[in-house]
Amino acid sequence: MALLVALSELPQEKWAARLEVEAPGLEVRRWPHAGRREDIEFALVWKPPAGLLSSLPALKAIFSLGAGVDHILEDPHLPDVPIVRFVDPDLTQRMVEYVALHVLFHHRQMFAYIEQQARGEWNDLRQAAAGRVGVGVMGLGELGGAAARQLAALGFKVAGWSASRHTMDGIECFAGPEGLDAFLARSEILVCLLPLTAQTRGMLDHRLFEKLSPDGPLGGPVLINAGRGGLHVEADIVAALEAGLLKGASLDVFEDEPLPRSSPLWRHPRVLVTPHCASVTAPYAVCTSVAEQIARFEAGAPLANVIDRERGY
Ligand code: NDP
Ligand code: OXD
Repeated sequence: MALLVALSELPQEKWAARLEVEAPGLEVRRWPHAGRREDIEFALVWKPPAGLLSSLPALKAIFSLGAGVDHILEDPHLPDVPIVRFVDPDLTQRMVEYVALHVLFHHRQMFAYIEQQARGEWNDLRQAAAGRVGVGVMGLGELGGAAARQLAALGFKVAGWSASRHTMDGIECFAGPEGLDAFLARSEILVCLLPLTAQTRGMLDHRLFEKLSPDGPLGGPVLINAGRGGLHVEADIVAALEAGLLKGASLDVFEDEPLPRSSPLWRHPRVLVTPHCASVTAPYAVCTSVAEQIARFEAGAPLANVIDRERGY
């Protein structure tokens, strides 16, 4: 039984070697050295080359290295086998940390204090209570749901938005296109943890920023996007910051990655840029999970965390 590891833009050998430890019964092959393609029954991928997966005639399942699967679904020639996304408490915990850090950074006016420090200025700014700040979390799945709960525990006035209606203690839940405007109107800090799909592509744009709460205690809306760069329109973010429609932004994901040196986002004084590292998949965690899933599947059990191709996540 062979598994092909095909990880673009990542140190592939680290994952392949770990998988050999976790699944000694598997023959682990490294792309582009696929060998006899008829032997390959599983694939662990990140941004696989288009057409690669459909060239594997015995493929039984595709494992995504990450929680997102947009990097797989953009291949127009995918074989009809289950696609499994990565769900893991460690990945969730890291994302919760990123979201809490950035919400608190904006809430506690850290841009203003960093500017004051540069001027040697000792001046304590008026600080709103967390309970007066509306934080809206787009996406209430594994990551967004956990982040929303943590923000509520920190005392923020939290709302969440998802495709189907959720019920969560202490969190005001909105759903679907019909719930979006009301959700935005009570959100001063907007956290995006949506998957990139045909429905969500480009939705963080000028029209959406105009609907955010303009008169909350922070003095203007803030965008935090750790979902995917394809969810936002970078030119609109820059224009909204210039126009005062947005007060600040924390961006971990970008339309083009790495973010081109020429992007004004790098130099904007009210933008925090991080290199798609909000939550990074740990090799031991994904390899253990893939090895366990394959063992269970071969014993006749269904795979967990299989995505719905129609929905795109
Ligand atoms: P899930 O699939 O668990 O959750 C997705 C959520 O988005 C669900 O609540 C879903 O609603 C909601 N949703 C999807 N489409 C729509 C829509 N059209 N309208 C409203 N809500 C919608 O995903 P995860 O939480 O595990 O991950 C989310 C994303 O985070 C990943 O797809 C990936 O892009 C990104 N990510 C980024 C990382 C980083 O380091 N920056 C690391 C890991 C992931 P419902 O619950 O009703 O289905
Ligand atoms: C993921 C990511 O999807 O790291 O897991 O972006």
